[in-house]
Amino acid sequence: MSRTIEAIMRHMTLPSNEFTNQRNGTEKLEKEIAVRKRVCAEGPLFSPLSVRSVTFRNRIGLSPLAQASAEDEMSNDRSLFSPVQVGPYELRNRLVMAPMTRNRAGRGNVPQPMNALYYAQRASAGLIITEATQVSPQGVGYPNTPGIHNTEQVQGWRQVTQAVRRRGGRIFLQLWHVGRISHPSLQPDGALPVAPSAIRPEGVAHTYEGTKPFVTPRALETDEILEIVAQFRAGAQHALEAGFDGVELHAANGYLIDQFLRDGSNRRTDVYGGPIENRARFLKEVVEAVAEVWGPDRVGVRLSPTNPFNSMYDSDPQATFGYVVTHLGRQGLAYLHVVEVDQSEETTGQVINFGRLRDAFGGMYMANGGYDYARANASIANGDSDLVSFGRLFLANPDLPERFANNELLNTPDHTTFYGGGDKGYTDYPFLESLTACCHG
Ligand code: 8OZ
Repeated sequence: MSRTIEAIMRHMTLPSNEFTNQRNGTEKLEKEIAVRKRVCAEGPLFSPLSVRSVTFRNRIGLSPLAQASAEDEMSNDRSLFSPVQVGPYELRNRLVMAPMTRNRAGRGNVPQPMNALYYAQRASAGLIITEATQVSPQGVGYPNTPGIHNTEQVQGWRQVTQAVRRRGGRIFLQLWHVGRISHPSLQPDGALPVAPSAIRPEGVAHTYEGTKPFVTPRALETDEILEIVAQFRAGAQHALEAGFDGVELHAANGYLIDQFLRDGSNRRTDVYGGPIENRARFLKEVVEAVAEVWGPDRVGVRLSPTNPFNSMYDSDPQATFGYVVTHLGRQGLAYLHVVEVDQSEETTGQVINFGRLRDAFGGMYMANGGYDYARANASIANGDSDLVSFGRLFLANPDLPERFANNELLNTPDHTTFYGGGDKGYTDYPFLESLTACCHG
């Protein structure tokens, strides 16, 4: 496992001064954004140029060039480019930008203009889900990840939501607490990270001083858990103030909520441990709290039933997550977002039936994990999913919908710039030449 995390995170071990220096380009980017604001002030990313296909093009956000091929996809009612109702929103296509940690928040974990430009460049997605965003200082597990627990962060995020909205996009904030995937050097007062149980994950934490072995976390007291529920509620409230369209709960990939759900990391003997009814209690309480702020139909939940990333294991993922999604399905949520792959070289070998999870949930099902255009389109057309989220492809192709619709070549993601740094490998991936008239970086 540690080898895997190393492989995934090997580019995060930048010296701390590099994390600090990345703010130097802020002024330049502010100017850049100001220019683009003027260019794009008139509306969505691709404005319709002819009358014939105005409605369709507006829905999917495509240029006339993309029109013919995208319309072909419309022969079937359901395609990657057909609009879809998610909660109160009609999304113009079903391509979702997946949440991706990029470690480029500014000082104090405040989103900066560079981040606004990055998200605005990708506004032709039907929906953007932001990178994971901590709900409290205790929820931090990596350098330079953004937060949503103070006024400066709310103001920083407001620049992002405004920039995305100006281009006709929709954006949900992903709410996050890392639990044990942290290190005292990232925690307030050098405290131990917290978790459902005092079980040390294998591998290393990524800190401002480089990698350090994970420590054994402190098991949360029962009454502390409600305080963390309150942190999620406050984060949801802040997200509303920052102008988001909704929120997604990060209950996947081995972070705090997932640590409660799976029995490999939860050995509690109180009402938050033992049978799945108890292990799911924390998630249920967080969903309820956040839905009180947003209404359930603007809340999504992300799960990763078999992903062993971050030392995760469950003895019966089909039963565990069957229970979880059945409960979530009764809440009237915006969508369920499922990581269907193992992001680790070491797999548990567990195979589960995602179709059964989708059916048990019964609402909008967003699939994630290694999808390309053909597979995603087929998945939507045959009803296996309602939306598909793309990570690395969106990272490297700000105009991914346009490229898919035109059957264009895709830019290749540059692994060396995934985590941390400045605009290189962040806002400088090229757009298609046909889109140079407007709005790209
Ligand atoms: C990669 C590096 C750091 C964090 C996740 C939030 O896996 C993450 C993450 C991914 O969901």
